[in-house]
Amino acid sequence: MMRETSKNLREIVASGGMARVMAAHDPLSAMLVEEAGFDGIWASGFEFSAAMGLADVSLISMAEHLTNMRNMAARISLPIVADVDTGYGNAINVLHTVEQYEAAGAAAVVIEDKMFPKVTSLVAGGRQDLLPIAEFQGKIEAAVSARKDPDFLIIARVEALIAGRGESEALERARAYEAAGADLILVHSKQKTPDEIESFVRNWDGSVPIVIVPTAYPEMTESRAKALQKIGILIYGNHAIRAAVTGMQQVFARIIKDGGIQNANEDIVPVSEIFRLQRMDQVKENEARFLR
Ligand code: SPV
Ligand code: MG
Repeated sequence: MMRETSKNLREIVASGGMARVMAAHDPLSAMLVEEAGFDGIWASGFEFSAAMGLADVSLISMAEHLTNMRNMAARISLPIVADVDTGYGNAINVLHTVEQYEAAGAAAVVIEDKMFPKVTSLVAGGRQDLLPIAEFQGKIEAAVSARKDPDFLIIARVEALIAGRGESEALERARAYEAAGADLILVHSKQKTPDEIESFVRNWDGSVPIVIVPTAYPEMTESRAKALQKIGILIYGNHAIRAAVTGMQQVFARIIKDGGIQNANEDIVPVSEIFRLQRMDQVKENEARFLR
């Protein structure tokens, strides 16, 4: 049985809708994603690596990422799309990965066709080695066979465009992964305009919907993505960690410059807002009720 969520990604996608999924790196950022009104949480490997002060190059273990995701699931009711990178090993490891993430409350996993250890996709000149197609098909088949709830989504991520292998290989891989049982295909691009992705989507002749992460090509607005009519999920890949870094850099610089916190309050939420997020009202109620 999958964790009950306030929204159902499979339903949104099956009804021809486009789910808007925002990245988070910890339970608090996941809570803010939920309050903002998104349809799901992207448990991003990039964001969590960055939050640990690390590069997104397979340094984070499955246990660390899973614990973080489980902590998010405990604080929010949105569905979580778990970024499990390469699946933490081969098809045998994927069997275990999918079982663990479904049990921990994820609604979907995204598994990418890169070799372990992977290198983050958007970095210029990154090493981008891909698995042979048949081997990755085995990993997707393993993922499909490991899930318990048929509503749990297995998303196969095609990195052929990131690796510079061109559209025809990207389409060939996407078709092979659909044939292996993927519910959706995530196709990633680091081109600065939407052209590469729009061309892929126009030429996509499979029947499963596409997932995109338009970080590098921000002109791909939601309305432009919807107009393509094949996008089932749009992921905002790293805006939580970038917003957090922006906020902290600005406030810390101001405190250093001013020699104190006398002006910083104008730029940050009051402590009462943190109390609200921590549910201190609930703590007070519980104190009145239970403490003797
Ligand atoms: C992530 O957020 O971890 C992703 C998206 O996988 S990207 O960093 O753009 O590859
Ligand atoms: Mg990732």
